[in-house]
Amino acid sequence: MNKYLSLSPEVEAALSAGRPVVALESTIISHGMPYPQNVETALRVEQTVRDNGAVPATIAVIGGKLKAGCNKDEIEYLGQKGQAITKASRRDLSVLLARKADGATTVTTTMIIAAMAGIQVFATGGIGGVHQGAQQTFDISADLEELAQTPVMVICAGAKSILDLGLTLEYLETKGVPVIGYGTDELPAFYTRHSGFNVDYRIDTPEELAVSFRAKTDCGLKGGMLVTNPIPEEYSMPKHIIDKAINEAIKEMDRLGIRGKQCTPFLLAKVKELTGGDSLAANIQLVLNNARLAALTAAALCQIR
Ligand code: PSU
Ligand code: MN
Repeated sequence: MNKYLSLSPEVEAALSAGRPVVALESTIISHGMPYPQNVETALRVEQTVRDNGAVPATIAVIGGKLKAGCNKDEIEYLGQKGQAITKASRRDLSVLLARKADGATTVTTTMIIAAMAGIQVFATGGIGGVHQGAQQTFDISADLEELAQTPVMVICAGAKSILDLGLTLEYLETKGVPVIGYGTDELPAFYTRHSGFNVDYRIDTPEELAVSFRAKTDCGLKGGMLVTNPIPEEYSMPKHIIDKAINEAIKEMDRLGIRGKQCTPFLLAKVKELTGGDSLAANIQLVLNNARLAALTAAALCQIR
């Protein structure tokens, strides 16, 4: 184990006993939702993982340590500090560690730290991808490269249409990342169940997710697997309403000249404002839904000999 990695006692005990563990990210806490809903949601997500038979490992960089398993106080700290904590992607880790600094982990860095710790299943809300207009801006999330190289199953609710979904799928295909629809042939688009794009495969059970992932790692095929789990019908938002808010948010972002790592947090906050908070309520529900599936899948993985 490298000297920067720090597992909580509970996570360490579960991993060494071969019990299921689910990784959770912290950018969604510090940058993805406002305080105090971010902290409340993070704790509810952890509880959902427990209720479904696995141990949660909220991942973050704290004081120059790669933490797998944050305690309540650490989650409160990440939530209260919010945007003041560095949004940490792969390129940020080296300097943050050298400076003994803090970082909120994105999908990318949560995958990196989960893999170091030996955690194979990770639940979140949405991943980064190819942004609209990437032909000009080159804005392609490091999350896609991480999925191409790090062996972690990422369970999300698909990708938002702040991204170019078609180009995101093309990129994942090029990189050899399987895109699975859980109980659906259609790629879900985060707040809504519909995108008009197809996934590569539909899988209907946690067991088949687990066996597919194990087959991949058994063969030494590098990289992860992207599982897209549609938001439950009762919480999903009408596509035209969310699309309108997203288009308006992107226009505003361009007008203000916002670029780089600020894009995703800006768009999330703007969409929330434009939908009068409906998008936040949907966001919370879809994360809980993903946490449940991740716990069941992590448990199924532990059953495979
Ligand atoms: N999408 C969301 N909520 C989030 C993110 C994405 O709905 O909080 C976060 C995740 O941590 C993801 C990151 O890994 O944004 C992607 O940022 P970027 O586009 O800058 O790579
Ligand atoms: Mn980007």
